[in-house]
Amino acid sequence: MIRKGFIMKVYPDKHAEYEKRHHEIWPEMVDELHRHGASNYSIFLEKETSTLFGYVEIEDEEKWSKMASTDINQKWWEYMEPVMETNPDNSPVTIDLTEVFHMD
Ligand code: RM4
Repeated sequence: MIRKGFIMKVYPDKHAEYEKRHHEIWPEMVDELHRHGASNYSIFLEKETSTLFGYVEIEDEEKWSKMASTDINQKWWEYMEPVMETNPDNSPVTIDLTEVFHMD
């Protein structure tokens, strides 16, 4: 199992909408995440700077890398584009973090 930490940005006036959409996340999106080896996925919001901190556990990088191009993920990114900082292909602007401490 691999732990992944990353940062994204939500637009300052879209905090509530971002949270609402994740409370109502499409079951097909959750299924696809699971199929691509993801579990124990959390996203935290730092309200002052609209920074999102994501944490997800994946089975392996190769399987996970195929998630982005799935139909459901592409639709999800298109749906999320108005509420968060995105690249021209609708993927969220993401900064990958390096784990510097872990304790079980
Ligand atoms: C986020 C973003 C991520 C996705 C999660 C479920 O807002 O779109 O890429 O993995 O939702």
